[in-house]
Amino acid sequence: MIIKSAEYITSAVKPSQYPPADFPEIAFVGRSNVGKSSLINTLVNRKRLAKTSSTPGRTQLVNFFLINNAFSFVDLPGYGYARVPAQVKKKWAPMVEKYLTSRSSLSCIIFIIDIRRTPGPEEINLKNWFSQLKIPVILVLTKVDKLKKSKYKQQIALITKNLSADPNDFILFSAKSKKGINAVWDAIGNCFHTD
Ligand SMILES: Nc1nc2c(ncn2[C@@H]2O[C@H](COP(=O)(O)OP(=O)(O)OP(=O)(O)O)[C@@H](O)[C@H]2O)c(=O)[nH]1
Ligand SMILES: [Mg+2]
Repeated sequence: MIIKSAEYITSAVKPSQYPPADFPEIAFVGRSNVGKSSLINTLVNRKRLAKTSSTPGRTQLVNFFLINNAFSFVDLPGYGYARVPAQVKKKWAPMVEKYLTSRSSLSCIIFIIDIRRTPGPEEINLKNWFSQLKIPVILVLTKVDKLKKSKYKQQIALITKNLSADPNDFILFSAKSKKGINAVWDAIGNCFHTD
């Protein structure tokens, strides 16, 4: 994909603050600190378009970015970070849930999982919920640079089993080495074509 433009549009907590639903949208969903914002930056080849941090809980709003004046990326807050105060946490789930259930232009969800982590009930519930919403899902295993290649197979087998998925369903990605970037773009392209 040739990126001609990538711009931050706005941040929202509720639908009345969303931009008009004029463009097909791709949402980035995953556990806090998994690398959602980094994946966006890697895809558009910008270091700081979406704000990233080594501290979990960096993204706290629904952030909209317009790419090539043609489609949007939506960076969502992550779930599952224990140290976030209960009050903040309580706001996150409804904010993300509202976006995913109400956004008419939502074309595809990119569900990002750390390859080193074994998916638990949160991931299983989310995956089931996405299939109920009938929105296509792209599964991305990220931070693959942090795992020895010899460990890939074993970990993918575990993730596949826990999520009742097929090993071929997953794209292996690294924001560090940019491995998998073309595969993610291809999946996004397929998603638009099957709308
Ligand atoms: N080694 C490595 N580090 C990564 C990768 N992707 C993200 N990181 C690092 O992981 C940390 C979290 O990345 P973010 O992109 O901010 O994660 P996020 O999912 O947006 O986090 P929240 O907004 O807090 O939910 C940062 O320190 C990144 O540099 C990757 O593929 N490889
Ligand atoms: Mg983020």
